Amino acid sequence: MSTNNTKVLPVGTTLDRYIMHRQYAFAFATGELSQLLRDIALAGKIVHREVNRAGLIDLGGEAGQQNVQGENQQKLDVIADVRFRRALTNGGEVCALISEEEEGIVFTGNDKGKYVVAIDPLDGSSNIDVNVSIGTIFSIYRRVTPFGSQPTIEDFMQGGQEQVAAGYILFGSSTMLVYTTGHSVNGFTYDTSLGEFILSHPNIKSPKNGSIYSYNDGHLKAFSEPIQKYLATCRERQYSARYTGSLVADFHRNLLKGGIYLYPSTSENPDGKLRLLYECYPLAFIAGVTGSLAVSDTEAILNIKPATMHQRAPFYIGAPEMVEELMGYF
Ligand code: FBP
Repeated sequence: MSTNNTKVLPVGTTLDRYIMHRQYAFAFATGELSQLLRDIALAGKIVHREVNRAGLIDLGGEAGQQNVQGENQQKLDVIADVRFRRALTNGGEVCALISEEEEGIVFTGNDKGKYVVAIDPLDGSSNIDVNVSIGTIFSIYRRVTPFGSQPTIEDFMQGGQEQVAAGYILFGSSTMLVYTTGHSVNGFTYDTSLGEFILSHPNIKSPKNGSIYSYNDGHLKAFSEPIQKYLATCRERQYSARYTGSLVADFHRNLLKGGIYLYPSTSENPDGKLRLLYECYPLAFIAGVTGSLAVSDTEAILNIKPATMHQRAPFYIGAPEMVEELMGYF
């Protein structure tokens, strides 16, 4: 196995060329992960189009049904779910996936596929109708069940450390794909005039510290004492309170500017709100590569043993010195 090639490609490189270049850095790479990343980018372009014209073609509002979390699905939640499922099924590299919008494992029929994917097709659902940034979060594992056999829950219960790639697509003032295969984190901005994702943020590194904090203040009273004390310190220091209601958007801003996002356990959500397999693990994997930290009340997010597909976890992620200070209160 050749050592990883962390040569940073120039801004302006297309995603395709970047993926190809990275693939050649690994002697035994067979191109399947590369193709899978392209499939995700393709679905991202389609969802970009749907999100952008949602208000014009009546794609806003509720779909009239609930997902496994008991949340009212938005029409765009369902559309994004269908688009990613279709792209990952047609691509042929994925044998199964789990999605925030699906109760059980989705079998793609590609039993020869090497990979499984856990995905939040559209994060920040409460912002869909009000034109505030939303996003997709994904996590990729190499399957552990034999090729050619039907995948099982075992393939998804490997734990965050076993991810081979993770990323998100941010549908904001511009659409960006940010991902890692564990060596560096790179951001690609979607150039609609070319229909291409273009390298715009090479080798993203988190600032050591920051002065932005992101949490839902409406839940403050329900937070534990250590959390309340830490947030009081942030207020005393007049840190900037920035909370969009979209994890992807808050994480992305804080990653670039230096900040911390907190979704603690509350009386309503004693285990927190965010889902371990397709919200916490993938962002924690990215955080680790950029030098930022992701923890729960008691341990690093990537060390939490998964038990169920849609399990939740209290989630704190951000600049290392801010997260370490928060943990000091515990
Ligand atoms: P969805 O994936 O269902 O959107 O839930 C996650 C999320 O919307 C995060 O993006 C966001 O940070 C959080 O929940 C907002 O929750 P709340 O409205 O309780 O602050």
